[in-house]
Amino acid sequence: MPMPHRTFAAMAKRRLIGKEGAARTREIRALMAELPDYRNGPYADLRKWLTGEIEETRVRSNAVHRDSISVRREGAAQVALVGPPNVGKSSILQALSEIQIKTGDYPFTTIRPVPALTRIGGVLVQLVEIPGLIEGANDDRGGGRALLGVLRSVDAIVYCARADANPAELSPVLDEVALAGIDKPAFLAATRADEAPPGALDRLRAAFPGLEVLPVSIIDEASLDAFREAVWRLTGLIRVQLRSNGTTAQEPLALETGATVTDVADAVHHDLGATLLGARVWGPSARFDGQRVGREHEVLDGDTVEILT
Ligand SMILES: Nc1nc2c(ncn2[C@@H]2O[C@H](COP(=O)(O)OP(=O)(O)OP(=O)(O)O)[C@@H](O)[C@H]2O)c(=O)[nH]1
Ligand SMILES: [Mg+2]
Repeated sequence: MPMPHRTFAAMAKRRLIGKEGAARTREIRALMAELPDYRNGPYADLRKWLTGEIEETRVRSNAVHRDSISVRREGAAQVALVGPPNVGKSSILQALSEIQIKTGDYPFTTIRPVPALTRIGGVLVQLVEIPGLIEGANDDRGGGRALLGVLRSVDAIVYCARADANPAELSPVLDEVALAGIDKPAFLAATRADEAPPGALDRLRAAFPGLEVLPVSIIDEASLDAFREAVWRLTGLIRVQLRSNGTTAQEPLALETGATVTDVADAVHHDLGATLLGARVWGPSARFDGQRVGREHEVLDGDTVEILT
Protein backbone atom coordinates (compact mmCIF):
# COMPACT_ATOMS: atom_id res chain seq x y z
CA MET A 1 0.00 0.00 0.00
CA PRO A 2 1.69 3.32 -1.06
CA MET A 3 1.68 6.29 1.27
CA PRO A 4 -1.37 8.54 0.74
CA HIS A 5 -0.39 11.20 -1.79
CA ARG A 6 -1.14 14.10 0.57
CA THR A 7 1.13 12.63 3.20
CA PHE A 8 3.81 12.12 0.57
CA ALA A 9 3.55 15.75 -0.60
CA ALA A 10 3.84 17.02 2.99
CA MET A 11 6.84 14.78 3.66
CA ALA A 12 8.51 15.81 0.40
CA LYS A 13 8.16 19.50 1.22
CA ARG A 14 9.55 18.92 4.70
CA ARG A 15 12.57 17.08 3.32
CA LEU A 16 13.34 19.88 0.86
CA ILE A 17 13.28 22.67 3.43
CA GLY A 18 16.63 24.45 3.62
CA LYS A 19 18.19 22.42 0.80
CA GLU A 20 19.61 24.14 -2.25
CA GLY A 21 21.77 23.25 -5.23
CA ALA A 22 23.14 19.72 -5.54
CA ALA A 23 21.78 18.64 -2.14
CA ARG A 24 18.27 19.67 -3.14
CA THR A 25 18.52 17.90 -6.49
CA ARG A 26 19.72 14.71 -4.77
CA GLU A 27 16.80 14.81 -2.32
CA ILE A 28 14.32 15.38 -5.15
CA ARG A 29 15.67 12.37 -7.03
CA ALA A 30 15.42 10.22 -3.90
CA LEU A 31 11.81 11.29 -3.45
CA MET A 32 11.03 10.44 -7.07
CA ALA A 33 12.46 6.96 -6.55
CA GLU A 34 10.09 6.45 -3.60
CA LEU A 35 7.08 7.62 -5.56
CA PRO A 36 4.70 4.93 -6.95
CA ASP A 37 5.05 4.87 -10.72
CA TYR A 38 1.50 5.77 -11.81
CA ARG A 39 1.00 7.51 -15.14
CA ASN A 40 -2.07 9.42 -14.09
CA GLY A 41 -3.65 10.83 -10.99
CA PRO A 42 -2.19 12.51 -7.90
CA TYR A 43 1.08 10.51 -7.92
CA ALA A 44 1.75 11.47 -11.53
CA ASP A 45 1.10 15.10 -10.55
CA LEU A 46 3.60 14.80 -7.71
CA ARG A 47 6.19 13.43 -10.14
CA LYS A 48 5.60 16.38 -12.46
CA TRP A 49 5.97 18.79 -9.54
CA LEU A 50 9.28 17.19 -8.51
CA THR A 51 10.61 17.28 -12.08
CA GLY A 52 9.79 20.99 -12.17
CA GLU A 53 11.58 21.46 -8.84
CA ILE A 54 14.79 20.03 -10.34
CA GLU A 55 14.69 22.58 -13.14
CA GLU A 56 13.93 25.45 -10.75
CA THR A 57 16.77 24.45 -8.48
CA ARG A 58 19.15 24.50 -11.42
CA VAL A 59 18.03 27.97 -12.50
CA ARG A 60 18.32 29.31 -8.96
CA SER A 61 21.85 28.08 -8.47
CA ASN A 62 22.98 29.51 -11.80
CA ALA A 63 21.50 32.94 -11.12
CA VAL A 64 24.17 35.50 -10.38
CA HIS A 65 23.23 37.27 -7.22
CA ARG A 66 23.79 40.94 -7.92
CA ASP A 67 21.67 42.44 -5.15
CA SER A 68 24.82 43.77 -3.63
CA ILE A 69 28.39 44.12 -4.73
CA SER A 70 31.03 45.45 -2.48
CA VAL A 71 34.27 47.02 -3.54
CA ARG A 72 36.84 46.84 -0.77
CA ARG A 73 38.04 50.32 0.08
CA GLU A 74 41.71 51.05 -0.28
CA GLY A 75 43.64 54.29 -0.19
CA ALA A 76 42.67 57.65 1.25
CA ALA A 77 39.43 58.00 -0.74
CA GLN A 78 37.16 56.10 -3.12
CA VAL A 79 36.06 57.84 -6.31
CA ALA A 80 33.68 56.33 -8.88
CA LEU A 81 33.86 56.74 -12.66
CA VAL A 82 30.33 56.62 -14.01
CA GLY A 83 29.00 57.13 -17.50
CA PRO A 84 27.49 55.56 -20.58
CA PRO A 85 29.26 52.56 -22.16
CA ASN A 86 32.30 52.94 -24.40
CA VAL A 87 33.27 56.45 -23.31
CA GLY A 88 36.74 55.43 -22.13
CA LYS A 89 36.35 54.81 -18.39
CA SER A 90 38.55 51.70 -18.40
CA SER A 91 41.13 53.48 -20.51
CA ILE A 92 41.43 56.23 -17.90
CA LEU A 93 41.82 53.63 -15.15
CA GLN A 94 44.53 51.96 -17.14
CA ALA A 95 46.31 55.24 -17.87
CA LEU A 96 46.34 56.23 -14.20
CA SER A 97 47.19 52.94 -12.51
CA GLU A 98 49.09 49.70 -12.81
CA ILE A 99 46.09 47.54 -13.52
CA GLN A 100 45.49 45.66 -16.71
CA ILE A 101 41.87 46.09 -17.66
CA LYS A 102 40.03 45.15 -20.78
CA THR A 103 39.15 48.09 -22.99
CA GLY A 104 37.33 47.81 -26.26
CA ASP A 105 35.60 49.70 -28.97
CA TYR A 106 32.23 48.30 -28.06
CA PRO A 107 29.78 48.88 -25.21
CA PHE A 108 29.77 46.92 -21.94
CA THR A 109 33.39 45.78 -22.16
CA THR A 110 33.39 46.06 -18.39
CA ILE A 111 30.62 44.21 -16.61
CA ARG A 112 31.53 44.52 -12.94
CA PRO A 113 32.86 47.45 -10.91
CA VAL A 114 36.64 47.54 -11.22
CA PRO A 115 38.83 49.21 -8.62
CA ALA A 116 42.27 50.65 -9.34
CA LEU A 117 44.67 52.56 -7.14
CA THR A 118 46.23 55.73 -8.44
CA ARG A 119 48.76 57.98 -6.76
CA ILE A 120 47.87 61.64 -6.59
CA GLY A 121 50.55 63.89 -5.18
CA GLY A 122 51.97 60.87 -3.37
CA VAL A 123 48.67 59.72 -1.82
CA LEU A 124 46.87 56.59 -3.00
CA VAL A 125 43.28 57.11 -4.13
CA GLN A 126 41.00 54.34 -5.29
CA LEU A 127 39.18 54.84 -8.58
CA VAL A 128 36.26 52.49 -9.30
CA GLU A 129 34.79 52.04 -12.77
CA ILE A 130 31.03 51.58 -12.49
CA PRO A 131 29.93 50.00 -15.76
CA GLY A 132 26.54 49.77 -17.34
CA LEU A 133 24.49 52.16 -15.25
CA ILE A 134 21.50 52.51 -17.56
CA GLU A 135 18.03 54.00 -17.56
CA GLY A 136 15.87 51.99 -15.18
CA ALA A 137 18.75 51.22 -12.81
CA ASN A 138 16.57 52.08 -9.82
CA ASP A 139 14.18 49.33 -10.94
CA ASP A 140 17.22 47.04 -11.09
CA ARG A 141 17.57 47.13 -14.87
CA GLY A 142 21.06 45.93 -15.77
CA GLY A 143 21.67 44.99 -12.14
CA GLY A 144 21.37 48.69 -11.40
CA ARG A 145 20.53 48.43 -7.71
CA ALA A 146 23.83 46.82 -6.88
CA LEU A 147 25.69 49.43 -8.90
CA LEU A 148 23.85 52.24 -7.13
CA GLY A 149 24.74 50.51 -3.86
CA VAL A 150 28.43 50.86 -4.72
CA LEU A 151 27.91 54.52 -5.61
CA ARG A 152 26.21 55.17 -2.31
CA SER A 153 29.38 54.46 -0.40
CA VAL A 154 31.95 56.28 -2.54
CA ASP A 155 33.35 59.66 -1.53
CA ALA A 156 32.97 61.34 -4.90
CA ILE A 157 31.88 60.75 -8.50
CA VAL A 158 33.49 61.52 -11.85
CA TYR A 159 30.83 61.45 -14.54
CA CYS A 160 32.28 60.47 -17.89
CA ALA A 161 30.90 61.42 -21.29
CA ARG A 162 32.60 61.58 -24.67
CA ALA A 163 33.61 65.14 -25.37
CA ASP A 164 31.84 64.98 -28.72
CA ALA A 165 28.81 63.10 -27.43
CA ASN A 166 25.24 64.17 -27.53
CA PRO A 167 24.68 65.45 -23.97
CA ALA A 168 21.45 63.43 -23.90
CA GLU A 169 23.54 60.24 -23.51
CA LEU A 170 24.64 61.21 -20.02
CA SER A 171 21.29 62.50 -18.76
CA PRO A 172 19.80 59.08 -17.90
CA VAL A 173 22.87 58.30 -15.78
CA LEU A 174 22.57 61.57 -13.83
CA ASP A 175 18.83 61.02 -13.45
CA GLU A 176 19.24 57.51 -12.01
CA VAL A 177 21.85 58.69 -9.51
CA ALA A 178 19.63 61.60 -8.44
CA LEU A 179 16.58 59.33 -8.25
CA ALA A 180 18.51 57.07 -5.89
CA GLY A 181 19.08 60.09 -3.64
CA ILE A 182 22.85 59.97 -4.16
CA ASP A 183 24.48 63.39 -4.03
CA LYS A 184 28.29 63.47 -3.96
CA PRO A 185 30.97 65.92 -4.97
CA ALA A 186 31.37 65.48 -8.73
CA PHE A 187 32.77 66.77 -11.99
CA LEU A 188 32.27 65.81 -15.60
CA ALA A 189 35.19 64.34 -17.53
CA ALA A 190 34.80 65.05 -21.26
CA THR A 191 36.58 61.91 -22.47
CA ARG A 192 38.35 61.09 -25.75
CA ALA A 193 38.89 64.84 -26.03
CA ASP A 194 41.49 64.34 -28.80
CA GLU A 195 38.68 63.17 -31.07
CA ALA A 196 36.38 66.10 -30.34
CA PRO A 197 35.83 68.97 -32.74
CA PRO A 198 36.21 72.53 -31.43
CA GLY A 199 33.15 73.74 -29.58
CA ALA A 200 32.20 70.27 -28.32
CA LEU A 201 33.00 71.17 -24.72
CA ASP A 202 30.78 74.24 -24.82
CA ARG A 203 27.86 72.00 -25.70
CA LEU A 204 28.50 69.80 -22.64
CA ARG A 205 28.99 72.85 -20.41
CA ALA A 206 25.70 74.32 -21.58
CA ALA A 207 23.89 71.03 -21.02
CA PHE A 208 25.26 70.49 -17.49
CA PRO A 209 25.75 73.93 -15.96
CA GLY A 210 26.01 72.45 -12.46
CA LEU A 211 29.10 70.38 -13.26
CA GLU A 212 32.68 71.45 -13.85
CA VAL A 213 33.63 70.03 -17.28
CA LEU A 214 37.20 68.81 -17.70
CA PRO A 215 38.52 67.53 -21.06
CA VAL A 216 40.56 64.31 -20.80
CA SER A 217 42.44 62.28 -23.36
CA ILE A 218 44.52 59.24 -22.54
CA ILE A 219 47.12 60.36 -25.10
CA ASP A 220 47.54 63.77 -23.43
CA GLU A 221 49.59 63.55 -20.21
CA ALA A 222 48.76 67.11 -19.19
CA SER A 223 45.04 66.34 -19.32
CA LEU A 224 45.60 63.26 -17.17
CA ASP A 225 47.48 65.36 -14.60
CA ALA A 226 44.63 67.85 -14.54
CA PHE A 227 42.23 64.93 -14.12
CA ARG A 228 44.21 63.66 -11.11
CA GLU A 229 44.19 67.07 -9.47
CA ALA A 230 40.46 67.47 -10.08
CA VAL A 231 39.87 64.06 -8.47
CA TRP A 232 41.96 65.17 -5.51
CA ARG A 233 39.88 68.34 -5.08
CA LEU A 234 36.74 66.20 -5.05
CA THR A 235 37.98 64.15 -2.12
CA GLY A 236 38.08 67.24 0.08
CA LEU A 237 41.32 65.95 1.57
CA ILE A 238 44.62 67.79 2.04
CA ARG A 239 48.16 66.47 1.73
CA VAL A 240 50.69 67.28 4.41
CA GLN A 241 54.37 66.31 4.36
CA LEU A 242 56.04 65.38 7.61
CA ARG A 243 59.53 66.53 8.41
CA SER A 244 61.66 65.27 11.24
CA ASN A 245 65.35 65.83 11.89
CA GLY A 246 65.65 67.75 8.67
CA THR A 247 64.32 65.01 6.36
CA THR A 248 60.92 64.95 4.73
CA ALA A 249 58.91 61.72 4.65
CA GLN A 250 58.32 60.19 1.23
CA GLU A 251 54.57 59.75 1.48
CA PRO A 252 52.39 62.65 2.54
CA LEU A 253 49.60 62.22 5.04
CA ALA A 254 46.03 62.62 3.80
CA LEU A 255 43.85 64.60 6.20
CA GLU A 256 40.42 66.18 6.23
CA THR A 257 40.21 69.81 5.21
CA GLY A 258 40.41 71.99 8.30
CA ALA A 259 42.90 69.71 10.07
CA THR A 260 45.13 71.34 12.66
CA VAL A 261 48.70 70.68 13.70
CA THR A 262 47.27 68.52 16.49
CA ASP A 263 45.41 66.40 13.91
CA VAL A 264 48.67 65.95 12.01
CA ALA A 265 50.41 64.73 15.17
CA ASP A 266 47.43 62.50 16.00
CA ALA A 267 47.64 60.88 12.57
CA VAL A 268 51.26 60.00 13.23
CA HIS A 269 50.62 58.65 16.70
CA HIS A 270 47.94 59.28 19.34
CA ASP A 271 50.55 59.92 22.03
CA LEU A 272 52.12 62.58 19.86
CA GLY A 273 48.75 64.30 19.51
CA ALA A 274 48.54 64.55 23.28
CA THR A 275 52.07 65.73 23.97
CA LEU A 276 53.00 68.08 21.13
CA LEU A 277 53.76 71.71 21.89
CA GLY A 278 53.38 73.06 18.39
CA ALA A 279 55.03 72.78 15.01
CA ARG A 280 57.14 74.46 12.38
CA VAL A 281 55.42 74.90 9.04
CA TRP A 282 56.53 75.44 5.45
CA GLY A 283 54.13 76.00 2.59
CA PRO A 284 50.71 77.54 1.92
CA SER A 285 49.63 77.93 5.56
CA ALA A 286 52.95 79.44 6.69
CA ARG A 287 53.56 83.19 6.59
CA PHE A 288 57.26 82.41 6.09
CA ASP A 289 59.36 79.23 5.79
CA GLY A 290 59.63 77.33 9.04
CA GLN A 291 57.10 79.48 10.89
CA ARG A 292 56.57 78.39 14.49
CA VAL A 293 52.85 77.71 15.12
CA GLY A 294 50.66 76.47 17.98
CA ARG A 295 48.64 73.27 18.38
CA GLU A 296 45.51 74.75 16.84
CA HIS A 297 47.14 76.12 13.69
CA GLU A 298 45.19 74.96 10.61
CA VAL A 299 47.30 73.27 7.94
CA LEU A 300 46.67 73.49 4.18
CA ASP A 301 47.16 71.20 1.18
CA GLY A 302 50.86 71.15 0.31
CA ASP A 303 52.19 72.10 3.76
CA THR A 304 55.28 70.55 5.30
CA VAL A 305 55.04 70.16 9.06
CA GLU A 306 57.64 69.44 11.73
CA ILE A 307 56.10 68.44 15.05
CA LEU A 308 57.67 70.03 18.13
CA THR A 309 57.52 68.14 21.42
N1 LIG B 1 41.12 58.56 -29.25
C1 LIG B 1 40.87 58.14 -28.03
N2 LIG B 1 40.29 56.93 -27.82
C2 LIG B 1 40.03 56.53 -26.56
C3 LIG B 1 40.36 57.36 -25.44
N3 LIG B 1 39.97 56.70 -24.32
C4 LIG B 1 39.44 55.53 -24.73
N4 LIG B 1 39.46 55.42 -26.06
C5 LIG B 1 38.94 54.28 -26.87
O1 LIG B 1 37.56 54.17 -26.60
C6 LIG B 1 37.14 52.80 -26.61
C7 LIG B 1 36.38 52.47 -25.35
O2 LIG B 1 37.26 52.54 -24.26
P1 LIG B 1 36.98 51.81 -22.85
O3 LIG B 1 38.02 52.35 -21.93
O4 LIG B 1 36.84 50.36 -23.00
O5 LIG B 1 35.56 52.45 -22.48
P2 LIG B 1 34.59 52.12 -21.24
O6 LIG B 1 33.88 53.38 -20.91
O7 LIG B 1 35.37 51.48 -20.14
O8 LIG B 1 33.60 51.12 -21.91
P3 LIG B 1 32.66 49.97 -21.24
O9 LIG B 1 33.43 49.29 -20.17
O10 LIG B 1 32.38 49.10 -22.40
O11 LIG B 1 31.46 50.70 -20.74
C8 LIG B 1 38.42 51.99 -26.81
O12 LIG B 1 38.49 51.62 -28.14
C9 LIG B 1 39.52 52.96 -26.44
O13 LIG B 1 40.72 52.69 -27.11
C10 LIG B 1 40.98 58.63 -25.68
O14 LIG B 1 41.31 59.43 -24.79
N5 LIG B 1 41.21 58.96 -26.99
MG1 LIG C 1 35.12 49.67 -19.26
